[in-house]
Amino acid sequence: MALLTVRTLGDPILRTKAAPVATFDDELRALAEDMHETMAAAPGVGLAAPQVGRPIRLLVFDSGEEGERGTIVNPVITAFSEETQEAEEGCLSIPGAYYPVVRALRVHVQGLDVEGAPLERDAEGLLARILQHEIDHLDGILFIDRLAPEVRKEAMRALRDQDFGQDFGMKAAPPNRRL
Ligand code: K1U
Ligand code: ZN
Repeated sequence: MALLTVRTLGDPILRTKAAPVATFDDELRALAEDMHETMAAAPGVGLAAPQVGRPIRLLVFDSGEEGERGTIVNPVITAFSEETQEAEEGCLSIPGAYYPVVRALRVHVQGLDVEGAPLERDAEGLLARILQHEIDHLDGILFIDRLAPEVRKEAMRALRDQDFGQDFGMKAAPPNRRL
């Protein structure tokens, strides 16, 4: 097992749409294990492959609750609840930044495990938030893209005052989402 380097804001891989995984081999399983180790060491509650320099659709999560640790390959959110919840989020790729984000309270996710077998999960609360955050990473979307306009302004200022520079690629939230 190995600790991987987490890419930070300004690295173009964080703005790249990740490619679906087609090969389920020992290399993929080793990467998933290394991502779990890296997430635990950070510490964090989720991690997406692009954050460790691999532009593929793979994520790991561990909310800290029993049964809420795992790996999902090629995840797709197939249902979002109408009900939303606002809560503070952080990102291992934007160290020190914590802002409130509105997300669906519940999601249904379909994907594959590291052997390529289909899996499905219903998630609520923190786990639903983590999965939405990580799947955004796979589409090149960062949580700062989803901030309310006034919070976003404050975040932009704070991030520019840090070492992230001018051009860290703020994006509008994508049109294919209700949130
Ligand atoms: O993807 C990431 O950047 C990891 C990120 C995931 C996440 C956090 C909060 C809401 C949604 C998704 C983190 O894990 S940031 C660190 C963090 O939240 C945390 C760290 C230690 C204990 C508990 C939480
Ligand atoms: Zn993140």
